[in-house]
Amino acid sequence: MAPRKSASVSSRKSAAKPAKTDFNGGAIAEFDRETELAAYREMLLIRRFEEKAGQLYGMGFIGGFCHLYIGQEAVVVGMQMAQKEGDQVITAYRDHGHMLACGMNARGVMAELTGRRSGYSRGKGGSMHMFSKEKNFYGGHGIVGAQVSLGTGLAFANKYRGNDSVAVAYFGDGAANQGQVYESFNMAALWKLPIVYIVENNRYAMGTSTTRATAQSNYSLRGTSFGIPGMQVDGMDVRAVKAAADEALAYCRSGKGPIILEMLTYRYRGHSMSDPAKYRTKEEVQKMRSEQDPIEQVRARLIEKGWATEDDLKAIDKEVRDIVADSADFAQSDPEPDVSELYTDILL
Ligand SMILES: Cc1ncc(C[n+]2csc(CCOP(=O)(O)OP(=O)(O)O)c2C)c(N)n1
Ligand SMILES: [Mg+2]
Repeated sequence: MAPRKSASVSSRKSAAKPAKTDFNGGAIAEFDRETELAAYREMLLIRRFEEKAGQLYGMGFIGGFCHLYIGQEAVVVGMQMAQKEGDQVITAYRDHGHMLACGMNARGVMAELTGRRSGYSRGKGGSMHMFSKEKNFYGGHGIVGAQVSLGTGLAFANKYRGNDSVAVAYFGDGAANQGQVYESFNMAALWKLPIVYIVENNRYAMGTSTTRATAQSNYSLRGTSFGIPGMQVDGMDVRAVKAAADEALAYCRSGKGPIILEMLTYRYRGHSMSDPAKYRTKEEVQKMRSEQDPIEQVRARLIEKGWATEDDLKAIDKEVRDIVADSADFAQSDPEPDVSELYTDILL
């Protein structure tokens, strides 16, 4: 099927038009049945995992901070579908979805949330600080913007080693206003480092709307002065994300340097579990949920095309719920780290 332009994400007014590039940003390549089903399953796994994490937090099993990714699932799933073995991923604290998309197992992530010894950081990192060398996931970072410069270092390592891996660094609209982001852009452009910078524009940084806090709200233009191209992408449509990711990764792999993808997305929950989200209306959230939900979009296409029945989708839901329930049971029964672990793996 011929590519068509993605539906624009409603009520976004950018101060400027995206830079003219040779990219096809926003053009959608339709998925075949298998790909739609895979995207559906992956996004659903993240959604159900996050709902369970929210419940466990409410019950007091998870301490500290916990930032849920619900609403943004299409971004990591579409990106991951385009990545290849060896590409590295790094992100901020809203990271559970990124880890599951990377193939890290639900038990290990949930057990880390509850601070147990089988967690990815042996129960000592918590929600914001998990890593998996095996899956090329480099965290999980609580300092806003820090992962952008670290991710640029990963890209530098790829270039230095002469491999063809690409680093994928995710950060938020709020982080995009941080100084180290631009120091990183400068170096990445200067040395033509293979990195995709992904701005997950979910419209809010804690309680502050982008419209109140940012002078240039078209984040795909943020690399213009360094000659870094960018695309704005409908981050609620997994097909648009996958199509943009294919282009961006090919650009980086061919040695042309960094690229920016601005994902227009939305978080349904508050910034963290302690945020009642009074800075926006319930109607605003409800409108996004009912009109642009990333999982519902795939579900509707699967049904409409006759590629899945309600029963098929129920079976996927059950499979996903079982994985999540198992991870939650595990995360409550696994022992806490031994006291002797108090000072191991800790930088003093
Ligand atoms: C250097 C630094 N400054 C401030 C904070 C506090 N803080 C945590 S999250 C956040 C907002 C970031 O928003 P955004 O980048 O849009 O990401 P989102 O939470 O929307 O995913 C702030 C200011 C921090 N963790 N680190
Ligand atoms: Mg944000």
